Amino acid sequence: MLCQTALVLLVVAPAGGDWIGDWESYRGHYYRLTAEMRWDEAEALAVGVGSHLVTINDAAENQWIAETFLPVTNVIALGLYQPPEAQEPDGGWQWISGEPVTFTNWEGGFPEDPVGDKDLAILLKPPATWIDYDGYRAVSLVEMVPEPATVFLVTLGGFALLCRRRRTTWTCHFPSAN
Ligand SMILES: [Ca+2]
Ligand SMILES: [Ca+2]
Repeated sequence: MLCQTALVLLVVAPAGGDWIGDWESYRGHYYRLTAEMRWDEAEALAVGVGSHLVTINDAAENQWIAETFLPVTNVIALGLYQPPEAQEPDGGWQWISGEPVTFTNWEGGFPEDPVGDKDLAILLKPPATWIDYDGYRAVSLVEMVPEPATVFLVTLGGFALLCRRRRTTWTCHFPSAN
């Protein structure tokens, strides 16, 4: 059994200028807002930290995102997009993460694009519904899915430490005899 006290040895944070606030955790995933930028720039930033723009899988996740981040920003660009060949206005929408579309929360009448220039989705102030938009510079949300933890033992000053890595964070625990 591990003792309750965890020692965080090292946290490597990405450059601050591209981000708003810190990573927030929900159901084992980590979320962080980007600064205002184009959708493709935000996705590239996400890929740079081993992530993608957010995939909203169900109503509970949508609600948590609204409660956590809408106090900070009026709109949140999502990882939902529509390929150019898709039928307008509601055909072919998919998540940039590759996860299946299991939940949508479109505002009534949306997506409404008649001509094919609104192929991205953005979440609005409460009630946290979505509309299609043309990719203007906006705050986006990144969702990081941690890899399975890497676990190993090291010795430090005669004490054994059990270390786990979650992408950029090393967390070490003193194993207790039990
Ligand atoms: Ca998700
Ligand atoms: Ca469209």
